[in-house]
Amino acid sequence: MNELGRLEDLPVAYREALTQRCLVPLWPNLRAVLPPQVPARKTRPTFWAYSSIRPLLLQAGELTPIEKAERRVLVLANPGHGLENMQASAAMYLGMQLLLPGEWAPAHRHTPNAVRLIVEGESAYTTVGGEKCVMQRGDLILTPTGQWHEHGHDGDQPVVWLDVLDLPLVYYMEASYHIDGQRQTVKPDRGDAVYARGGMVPTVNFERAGKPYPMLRYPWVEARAALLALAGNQPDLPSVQIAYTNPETGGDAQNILGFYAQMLRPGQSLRLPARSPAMVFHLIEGGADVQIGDQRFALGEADTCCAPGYTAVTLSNRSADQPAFVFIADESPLHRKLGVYENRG
Ligand code: 1HN
Repeated sequence: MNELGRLEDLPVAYREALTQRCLVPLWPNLRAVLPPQVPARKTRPTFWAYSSIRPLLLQAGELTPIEKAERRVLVLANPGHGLENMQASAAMYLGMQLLLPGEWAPAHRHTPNAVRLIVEGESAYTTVGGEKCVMQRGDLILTPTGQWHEHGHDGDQPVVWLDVLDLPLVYYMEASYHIDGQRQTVKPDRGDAVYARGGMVPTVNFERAGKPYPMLRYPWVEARAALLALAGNQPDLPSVQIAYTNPETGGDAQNILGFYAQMLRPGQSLRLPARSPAMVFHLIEGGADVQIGDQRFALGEADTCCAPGYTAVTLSNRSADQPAFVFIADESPLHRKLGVYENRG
């Protein structure tokens, strides 16, 4: 490969003439934007222990009333992207949100898509597009682009959840904004009830494929049961993983980020191939080691880590007699839609 000319090789007067006209020579920058074989990635393998987040989040509950925060969140920021940019990866944002008993996080809607994965606590709920979605540990609740959402809490203990948004991408596109709204009226129909049994839906007072996001709450009890059934029925299945999908189309639950639940059998070590999208791992139950390149993180319950794209990841269940359950978020719907998805094995 040719050595390309450097900026310093050009006469100062020529460089200044370019700058004055808002012009830039490509060749000194070409290798930086198109590196050979593998992309440059700012995303670093990064680990966030829940035990280190939780006390600081509870302290935020004392320091900042909900009215002063709107959403009381500590952002899990990847140092490779600069902490102030609030990115876990190129396209993913992660935050741990605290809602205290009796608090109310008012209605708004925005262009970025969000999901919440419930980490701790009972009796909180989020109302999304008029559907009241109760929060139980491990549940996945969608807040797709443009849908009104607000959070409330009727219980007596703090509730914490993990927010995953495509905010970095939508912000980069200069398409990120929000609108404040009124408290929503709750409607009786709920996707998690309507679609509770796969393959069977109501026929009266119900229109199939009428909504782009027919199901907003994916209960963990159902996901866990599905994984255990899959593992039991197919003892040789190499990877016991389910994708969270749109029950009408069978496609991804949301447009930009993908969401999955992975079961690791007792003692199982599973190599995930090097693929172009970055990934996030959040441990729901059990304990697992996550090897990302030359870095190894020991995830206990509620711990989170992220891996850059184009990197193989090995997940290892630390228990020889109990399964481990991991929530995964990734950028693969985005990569597939843009035609840049790669699996390098
Ligand atoms: C948001 O609307 C929520 O509604 C949480 O709970 C985190 C991070 C960035 C932008 C909007 C929420 C968010 C957010």
